Amino acid sequence: MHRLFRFNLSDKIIKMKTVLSEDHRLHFPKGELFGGQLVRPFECPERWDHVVNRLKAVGLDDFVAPGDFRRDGATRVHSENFVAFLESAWSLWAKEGFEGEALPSVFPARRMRQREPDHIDGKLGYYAMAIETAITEGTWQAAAASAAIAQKASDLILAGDQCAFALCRPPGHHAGRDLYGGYCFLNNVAIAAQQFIDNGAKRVAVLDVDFHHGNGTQDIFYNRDDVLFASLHGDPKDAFPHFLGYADETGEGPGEGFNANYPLAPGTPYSKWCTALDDALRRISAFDADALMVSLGVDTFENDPISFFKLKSDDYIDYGKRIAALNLPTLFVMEGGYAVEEIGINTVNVLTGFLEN
Ligand code: Q9C
Ligand code: ZN
Repeated sequence: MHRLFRFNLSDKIIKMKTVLSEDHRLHFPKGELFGGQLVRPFECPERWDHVVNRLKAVGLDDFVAPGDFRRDGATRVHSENFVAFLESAWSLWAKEGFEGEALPSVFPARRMRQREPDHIDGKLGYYAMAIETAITEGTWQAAAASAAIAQKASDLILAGDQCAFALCRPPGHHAGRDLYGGYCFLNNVAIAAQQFIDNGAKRVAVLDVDFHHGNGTQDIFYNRDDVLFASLHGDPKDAFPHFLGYADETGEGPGEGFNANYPLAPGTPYSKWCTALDDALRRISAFDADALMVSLGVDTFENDPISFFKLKSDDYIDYGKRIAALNLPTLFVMEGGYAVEEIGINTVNVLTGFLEN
């Protein structure tokens, strides 16, 4: 592949295509384990509708369908056994005659064997990093379609588009090399970043602005120097996923120095969040990436029901502009955001801020 071109967003009127699919509706679990109860999941299909409606309202309605899911792209960042587990989990669960949705119940904790069992109860615990996320009949098809969206959006940029929006659902950034949970199954942004590398990009930066630490993306690229991962998130002392995302996680081996975490305290306002963002953007700029992937979660919003930052709707426009100033081919990948009424405005504000520059 030719070296990805550099451009000045301000030089020309540019368009952004959105890749999306109705297949996300195949994943709609009835229950999420939250506060000791099975509640209606925060990660719900209407999230997608609100984003689509807002895209139409602002004229960002250049919608593109994904192609078929390319499984070989997924196994570049996930283990073969993990992908095979996701594909077969529901049928193994149904075969047991269980009445509810598939949730894990037993885990290979400290000093236990890290070995994949045959029984679905064992497999679920072996591959889960959290237990709120149910697997249902349509989950695999929706997760594969979500990854196919990231793949198609990457195809567009690799073919010359300056930017694209992958409206993925379910999200992906908590899914590690062989871990699912936190509403995530396949790591869409990691699959995209790897696709850029496999098509000639020398360096790719992943900026994760979702409220939660992108533990899965960090896990996948932790020992590599060709993918820089930078994440702003609720301090894991206080916020999910609790067991990764500290500032002293800087990468290992060849990857040392290519992982940057910005854990932030409860109540963080945009002024403080933005200081961390500017530092992350400086790191990305110095990295001299060929392309930028943005894990775009808007659960940083002040009224998000499960998060604790204090961003306001206009702040999303401002940080979209700051991201544009990197002047890099940019792929936005949808992650979280659970204030359902405002998810459309906040998400699309980032995109319009980026395009207005
Ligand atoms: N008390 C994403 O935003 N539960 N996933 C948190 C808080 C899991 C979030 C519980 C949150 C997962 C993609
Ligand atoms: Zn999140």
